[in-house]
Amino acid sequence: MLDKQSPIPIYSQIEEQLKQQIQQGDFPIGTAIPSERELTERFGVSRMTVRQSITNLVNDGLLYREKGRGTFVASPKVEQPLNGLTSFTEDMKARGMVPSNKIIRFEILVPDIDIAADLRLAADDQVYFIERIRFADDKTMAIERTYLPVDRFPGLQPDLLQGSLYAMIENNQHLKISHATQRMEAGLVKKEDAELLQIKSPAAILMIERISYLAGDVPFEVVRSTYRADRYKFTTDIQR
Ligand code: 16G
Repeated sequence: MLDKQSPIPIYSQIEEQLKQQIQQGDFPIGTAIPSERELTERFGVSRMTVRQSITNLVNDGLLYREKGRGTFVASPKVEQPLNGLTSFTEDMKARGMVPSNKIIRFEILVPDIDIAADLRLAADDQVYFIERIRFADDKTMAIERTYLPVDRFPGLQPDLLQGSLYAMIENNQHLKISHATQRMEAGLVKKEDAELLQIKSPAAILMIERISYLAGDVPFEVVRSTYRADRYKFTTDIQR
């Protein structure tokens, strides 16, 4: 099963074989893979080598470890194209998942100067500040901190945001969402966000900031999102 003459390191070969077995469904999602001792015997290699392969698969998000219990097969990441301007609700539904939200803050405040500038607000203009945890099939996916100008959406109530913000804007307010600019950065989860996402720190996250515009180039939202890096990968089409 292993090619000891190959220039490919043994731990990479084991990794590849385990990966294939996961993809074929030999080890279904959520089940434990064989123990290090079993794998050591099966492959006839040292425990160190097996551990290296498993650590790489854990770091790639294919497996996760649970202290004292073993190593398990992770759910595949959601693959999210970065090309279209879609909502979280649309994205999850398109994958056959059920989206849900938990609003943990809904306040009216005067934003800092960066957000005011992005939304082209005057010095004292107010925004709604909405903090939502977003779930797919009841699993935490992201935290979104959204700033919406009060002037543009007067009388907004939290119950209108139980579902999709974009559906509310397009169907209730009859406004046309047109385009957005987005920035993405990698980072480590903050303690409070780890609690909200129910993940253990340290954990990798993707931070995305989006400024979205209505037709006529009118900015209507600034969103700072924290996405679980173990649940997401982003894809783009590129041309030359
Ligand atoms: C996405 C957007 C977010 C937008 C939300 C609306 C990113 C990084 N963010 O999560 O800016 O506010 O969708 O979703 O894609 P909703 O209509 O389901 O509330």
